Amino acid sequence: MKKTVILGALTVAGLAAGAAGAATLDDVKARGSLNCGVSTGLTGFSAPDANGVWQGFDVAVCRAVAAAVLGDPMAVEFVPTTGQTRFTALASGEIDVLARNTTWTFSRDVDLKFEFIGVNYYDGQGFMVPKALGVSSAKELDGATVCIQTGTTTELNLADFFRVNNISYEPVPIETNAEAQQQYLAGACDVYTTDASGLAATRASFEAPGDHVILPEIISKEPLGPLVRHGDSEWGDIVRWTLNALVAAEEYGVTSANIGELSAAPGNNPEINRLLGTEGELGAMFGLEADWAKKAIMANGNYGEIFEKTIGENTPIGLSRGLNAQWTEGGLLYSPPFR
Ligand SMILES: N[C@@H](CCC(=O)N[C@@H](CS)C(=O)NCC(=O)O)C(=O)O
Repeated sequence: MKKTVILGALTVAGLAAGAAGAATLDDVKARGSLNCGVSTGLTGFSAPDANGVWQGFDVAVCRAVAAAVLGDPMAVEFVPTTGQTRFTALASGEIDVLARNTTWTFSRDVDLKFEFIGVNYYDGQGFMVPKALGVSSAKELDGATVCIQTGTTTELNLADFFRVNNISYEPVPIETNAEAQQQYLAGACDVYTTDASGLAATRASFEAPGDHVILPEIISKEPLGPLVRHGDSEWGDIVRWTLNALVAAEEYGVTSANIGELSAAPGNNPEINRLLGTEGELGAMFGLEADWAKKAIMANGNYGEIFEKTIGENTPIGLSRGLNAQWTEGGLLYSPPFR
C-alpha cells in the first residue's frame, strides 16, 4: 500500500516536470477556453445546476480567470476530479488550473511540484455525526467507523488526531463526496470527516440537516486554494493576480454594481484605477488587456459577493466569513498592492 502511494507521487512529479515550461497562457488563448479542474460535485463550491451549468465558490475562480484571459467567463471546460485524480489531471496538462478545495501543503508544493497561487478559503477539518449517536466531542469517538475520502489531507489528519489522542478508529475509504454522503446516511460509518466547509455543504443537502451535528473540534489547518504546475510562472502570475483582484476589489469597495461607473468615469483613487486598468500598464505586463481585472470582477462580483452568493450566511450552506473576512475586518484576506 505504502509503495503504491510513493510510486503515485513520483508519477505525478514526473508528469509535472514534463509539462513544466509549457506556456499555458498561449495554450489557453489558442484553445479559446480554460480547462479548469473542479470537484465531482460539492454544492456551493463546484457543482452543475439543474441546467448543467457549473456553479460555486471554486467555479467562480475558473470563470474569473477565463474572463481575465479570454474576456468570457463562460469559456471554461470544467473537468470533474476526485481527491485521487486531481493531481494527475494537473500534472499531465489535462487541466490548466485546479480549483477544487485543495489544501496547500509542503509536499504538494515541493514534492508533487505544483504552485499554489494563494488561498481562496481558510478552512479546517471537522467531524459530523448523527445526533442520535449522542457524542459531543471528537475525543469520544474511540472505536468509531469513519467515512473518509481517499487521496486527501483528511485521511492523514485523521490518523494523526486519533494517534495523538490514543484512540482507535476504522476507516471506511470513499472516492467522492456523493458516495460519502450516501454511505454516511446509510449508516456504513458512524462519522464523516472532511473540511468543515465541506461538512456544512454536505449537511445542507440532507433531508433532515438538524438530525446531524458538527462536533466542536477543528483538528487541522486547511488553506484551500487554486494551483498550477511548477515552472509555469507567467500563468501562475495570472491566476494569482486574478484571485488578488477579486479580494482587492472587495477591500476597495469595487462591486459588480459600481464597476461600470468606476471604469467609465475613473475617480481619484489611483489603486482602484490601476486595478481597473484606467491608469498604468499592469495588464500589459503579463500579456493581458488593460481591463483584465475589471472583466474578472464582472464575471461574478468581488470576493465578498462571490462568498455571499455561493456559500454565505444567506445560502443553505450558511458559512460565516470567519477567517475569510478581509484583514481590515479581522480576517486573513490580504491582497498585495496593485502597483
Ligand atoms: N482539502 C482536502 C480535502 C479535499 C476534498 O476532497 N474534499 C471533499 C469533501 S469537502 C470534496 O471536495 N469532495 C468533492 C468530490 O468528491 O468531488 C484536500 O485537499 O485533500
